[in-house]
Amino acid sequence: MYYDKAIETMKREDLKKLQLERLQKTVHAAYQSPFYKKRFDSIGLKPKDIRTLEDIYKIPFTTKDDLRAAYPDLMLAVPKNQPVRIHSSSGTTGRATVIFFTKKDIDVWADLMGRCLYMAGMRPDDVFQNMVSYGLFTGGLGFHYGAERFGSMVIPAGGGNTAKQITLIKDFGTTYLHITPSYALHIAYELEQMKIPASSLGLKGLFCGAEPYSESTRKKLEEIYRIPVFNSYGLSEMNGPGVGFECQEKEDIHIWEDNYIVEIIDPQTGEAVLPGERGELVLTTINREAMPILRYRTKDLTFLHKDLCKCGRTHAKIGRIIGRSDDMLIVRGVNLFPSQIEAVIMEIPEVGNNYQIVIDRSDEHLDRLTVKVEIDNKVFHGELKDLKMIQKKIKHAIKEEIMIQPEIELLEPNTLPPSEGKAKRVIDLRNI
Ligand code: DLL
Repeated sequence: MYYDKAIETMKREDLKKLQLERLQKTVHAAYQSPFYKKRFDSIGLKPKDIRTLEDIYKIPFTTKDDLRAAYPDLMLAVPKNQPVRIHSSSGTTGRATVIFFTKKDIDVWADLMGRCLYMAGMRPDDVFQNMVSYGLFTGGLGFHYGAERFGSMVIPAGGGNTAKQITLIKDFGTTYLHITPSYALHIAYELEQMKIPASSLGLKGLFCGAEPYSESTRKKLEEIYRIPVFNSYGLSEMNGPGVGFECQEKEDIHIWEDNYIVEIIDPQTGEAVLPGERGELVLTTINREAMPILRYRTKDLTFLHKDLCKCGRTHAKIGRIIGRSDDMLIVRGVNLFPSQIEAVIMEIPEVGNNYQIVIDRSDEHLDRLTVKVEIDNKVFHGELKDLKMIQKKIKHAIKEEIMIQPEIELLEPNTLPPSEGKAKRVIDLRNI
C-alpha cells in the first residue's frame, strides 16, 4: 500500500518535529551560499534565529528573479565540486534558472518520485513509458530515476514522434505513461485516425502534469483511455516532478512535507491566507544539499486542504493548480484564468481535443476574446445548422463562467498546432 509507510503515515506532530529539525539544518546550509548569506546579513537575520516552524516567517521570500540574479551558482551551498548534475527551468523568457544536485539530492529525488508512482498504483512489474522530453527539463530524468528505483522497466521514449510512441506501447506492453495532458489529448486523436481504440492498449494509468489542466480534461482523458489519470505536480526550482502527486483517491495533490514546507499566501500582501483559502503556493526545500531554496514563490495558485486524506497518508494536500498568478488575463477589465475556459469547454461533448485562446483589440480598441475550438468528428456530422448550434452552446457556456462574451471559431480536428510537451494555450496579441 505504501512505498515508505513510516514517513508517509507519520503522525502530524512527528512530521512537524522533523520539519523543524530539517528547516534549521537547511537554513544553516543555505547561509553558506553567497546569495543567502548576503540576504540574511542585510536584515540582520542569523540561522540560529530560526527556533520554531513559525520563525520561517522571518525569512524573506525567494523569487524567480532572485534565482536569475544568482545565476549561475550564487545559491550553491556546497563546494563547487560536489554537485553531480544540473537541471533548468523550461521558461522561455529571461535568463534560465539553474538547479544543482548532489549525489544525495538525486537519490532523495528518485525516492520521492518512487513514492509518487507507487502511491498511484505502479508496481515493479509495470512497464513505464516516459513521454516527455529528457535533458535539462526535469520531467524526463526525474520520472526515469523514480521508476527505475523500484524496478519497473522504463522506456525513455521522450516527447513527440507519436507513431513510434504507439508502437512502443504495443510492442513492450507499456502499462503506465507519463505525458503532458495536452499531448495525451493529441495522441488520442492520432489513435482515432489509426482506428486503434485507446482503451485497447493495455494501459493501466496516466501520470499527467507539468502544465495546468482542468478536472473536465481529466474526465475526458479518463473516458478516452478508460483508465485513471493522476495529477503530478512539481517545478524545477523544487527538483522538478515529485513535489506532489495524487493518491488513488484522486482528490488533489499530496505534497511530501518531510521534504517541503508548504505555505499559501495572498499574492498581493504576502501574508498567509486562512486554511482552505485560495492563494499562491510558497515552498521551502528542507532536504536538499546543493541548493536549498527558502520560501520560494511558485506563482502557482491553489489552496490547502484542511482534512486528512482517506488514503492514510498524513502529508498535506493542495488543490489542482488553477493557473499561475502571472497567467491571469485581464480582458475588458475582467480577471480570468485560461483554466476557467478549459473547464467549461471540455464538458461539451462536441468539443474535440485541442483549443486555443486568442486575445486582440478590435478597431474600436476594445479587447476581443476568441476561443478557437477543434470539434469532435464523431459527434459532428457536417450540417451547417449544427455548427451554429455548437458555436452558440460554447459561447453561452463560457459567458456563464467568465461574464464575457467570446467569439467562437470552430475548427476541424488537428488544425491547431499539436502539443508534444507543454501546450501554448493563450495568444495575447494586445500590445500591453
Ligand atoms: O514542469 C516539472 C514537472 C515535470 C512537473 C513533469 C510534473 C511533471 P517546470 O518546467 O519548472 O517544471 O514548470 C513548473 O509548471 O510552477 C506550474 O506552473 C506548472 N505545473 C507543473 N505541474 C503542474 C500541474 C515542471 N500538475 C511549472 N498542474 C509549475 C498545473 C503544473 N500546473
